Formats: sequence, C-alpha cells, structure tokens
Amino acid sequence: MEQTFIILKPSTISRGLVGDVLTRFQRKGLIISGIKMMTLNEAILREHYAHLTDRPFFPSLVKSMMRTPVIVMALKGVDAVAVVRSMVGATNCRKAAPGTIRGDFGMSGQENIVHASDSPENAAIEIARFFKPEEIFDYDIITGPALYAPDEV
Ligand code: IDP
Ligand code: MG
Repeated sequence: MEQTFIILKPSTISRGLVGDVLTRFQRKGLIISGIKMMTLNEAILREHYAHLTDRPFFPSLVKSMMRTPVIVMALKGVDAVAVVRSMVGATNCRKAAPGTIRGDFGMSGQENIVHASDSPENAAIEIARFFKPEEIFDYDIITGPALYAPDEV
C-alpha cells in the first residue's frame, strides 16, 4: 500500500492544531506508519526544499521551519499521496479551498500548516530522509474490512 510523508509545521505546533490535523488524517482512514517529533536543521531543509533554494523566500522558509520542533509522519493508504494532497489543499492557505486543511486552518502562504509529498517517488525519498527504517511500522488494523473492499487493497 502507498505511503506518503507529512510534516506538521511549526505553525501547527505553535497554534495548537496538532490534534485537529491528525484527526482529519485518521478519520479519513489513513494509517499512521511512522510518527515522531524532531528539530529540523538547515542541512535537512536544503535537501527537503532543494527545488526552492534560489527563491527569495527561502531564508524565511528555513527560519520558519526551525522555529519550533515539528512532527513528521508517514501515512499509509491506497493512493495515499494524491488523497493527502487533496486533503491539504493549495499552497497558499488564503487560496486553498474551504474544507481542505490549509483552507480551514491557515491564512498564510508560508505558514501553511503541513507539508505533504507531491509524488510516490518523492514520498519514498522523504520517508527515507526523515525516518530510520525501524521507525516505520507495518501492522494490521482491525477496521480493515470496513475501510476497503477486498479488491482495493
Ligand atoms: P507545497 O508545500 O504546496 O508542495 P511548494 O511549492 O513545494 O508547495 O513549497 C514548499 C513550501 O514553501 C510551501 O509549503 C510554503 O511553506 C513555502 N512557500 C512556497 N511558495 C511560497 C511563497 O511564494 N512565499 C512564501 N513561502 C512559500
Ligand atoms: Mg512541495
């Protein structure tokens, strides 16, 4: 089953929204396969946001991502990457549709609550960047037959 990678950003930690955001993912039926709190540094952020290093807002983004510890997660589900991106919404919270996480919880382009992987390939790279193999868990969930039809998994 597909996995995606999420960061609950310092905006989520500072504003006390961890539970609200996590609840959305769990209610949707995504399975937490890894979760931990960590402090990010400039080196890992330069890798993670390599596509943005020459953008004028990059120094501000790095500073923002190091303002508090973050919570990183791996979430598992059928089509997990696309499902989570649609739940998260557009990058700028002011433009994100109501009903999405960014649309419901934020007002900023930079302070936009969560990171979510944009492809299965990048999800695998990001999970390997932020987690040790032994921090990712594969387990059966008791709701299995209520969550997917047999031919979906
Ligand atoms: P995404 O998070 O929706 O995938 P990316 O383009 O990958 O968006 O950008 C990564 C992060 O960089 C965003 O989530 C946001 O925090 C920040 N960012 C992107 N564009 C801007 C901008 O124009 N101004 C300030 N911050 C930005
Ligand atoms: Mg991105």
